[in-house]
Amino acid sequence: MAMILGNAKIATMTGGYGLIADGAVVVEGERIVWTGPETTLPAQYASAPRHDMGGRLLTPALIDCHTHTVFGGDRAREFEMRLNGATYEDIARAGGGIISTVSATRAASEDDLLAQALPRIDQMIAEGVGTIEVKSGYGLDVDTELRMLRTARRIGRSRRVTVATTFLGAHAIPPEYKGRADDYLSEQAIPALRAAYAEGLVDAVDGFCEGIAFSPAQIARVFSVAEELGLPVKLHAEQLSNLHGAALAARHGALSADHLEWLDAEGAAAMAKSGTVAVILPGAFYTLRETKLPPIATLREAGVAMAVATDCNPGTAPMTSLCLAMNMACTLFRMTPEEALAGTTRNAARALGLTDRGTIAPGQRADLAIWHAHHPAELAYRTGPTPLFARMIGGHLDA
Ligand code: DI6
Ligand code: FE
Repeated sequence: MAMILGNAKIATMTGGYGLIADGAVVVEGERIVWTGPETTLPAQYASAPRHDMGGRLLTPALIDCHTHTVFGGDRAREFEMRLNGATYEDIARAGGGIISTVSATRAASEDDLLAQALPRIDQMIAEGVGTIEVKSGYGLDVDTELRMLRTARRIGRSRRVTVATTFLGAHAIPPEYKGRADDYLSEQAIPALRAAYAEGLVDAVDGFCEGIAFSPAQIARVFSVAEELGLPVKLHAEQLSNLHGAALAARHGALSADHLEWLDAEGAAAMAKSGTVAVILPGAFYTLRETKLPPIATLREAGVAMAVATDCNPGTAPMTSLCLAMNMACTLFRMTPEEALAGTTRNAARALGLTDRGTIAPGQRADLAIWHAHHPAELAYRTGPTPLFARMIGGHLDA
């Protein structure tokens, strides 16, 4: 039943890269049971079938811990408007932006949404991703929020990938509730959350705390329902301004606070105290041509764990490459390649509240990425994906 992956360079990611030269991993069923230098392989595994990795790099399968991969349509036209001078906020206030994706998502059936999402999911998988978080938040009514989450669950049944679902009803105020954000929360978002929870569609609850979206008091209303249901929370915070969303998230013991360009030292300290992961999203920063850098050094000094994700969405991050997000986190934000890889493995698992993945260690799920690479810095080094040799997911080697 055991299987050996031998002759590998292993980045266990158990602390720093946790490199093992000339390493082996032993897998039994869907779990890792042993890893170490191959010369120290325990005798009990000596006769197990062995796959030679040809000296290639093994890492934990990557985890994209912040995506909006299920949506209808695209926003290429808006990209063009921004290049002609409009800002993201101008577009949002004029009824474009998120709202144009809401119309396209409402018009799409569950089958349509799945068909549109799967090519994006396949691009992520082709880059060694084994776990993908998918948010709702482009429905903004009970039916469409539920349809998005059902689609997300279907992705997990359609591909060899774990999908973690996040309810993001508090993403934007739909046009029919303009100026009545609290009514929207009472009449649509909160009922949608309760219905989605009853259907087993929600792993975590998120919100967009921003001048163009929801105030801290409104986010707190959503969080209190999440708490009542026993669901963990996370928050889009300090992306375009500082409303002290990260501190609010930390007070609620959030798994993560995400974006954080405008985070201050107090917010970072609050996150350190609550163990809230900072999810760094350079793709949105890049697409919006932002100039305010997230305070990476402050987060590092405060001891806040940092994750990196694509934010894959049609408005501000039309990207599916997690390796490119790692590259941008290094080049634009001065994270180290080691921090970037920890950010798509160990710390990304933490941002999703998952303790069974993100490192290569006995007891962990056998979710591995095998790369045409020899050193883990290569994953963040290239502008775009690093060629993948194979994935192993739950002990199954992809052809
Ligand atoms: N922040 C973002 O960057 C995305 N959502 C959010 O809360 C943008 C979503 C969109 O523009 O479609
Ligand atoms: Fe986002």
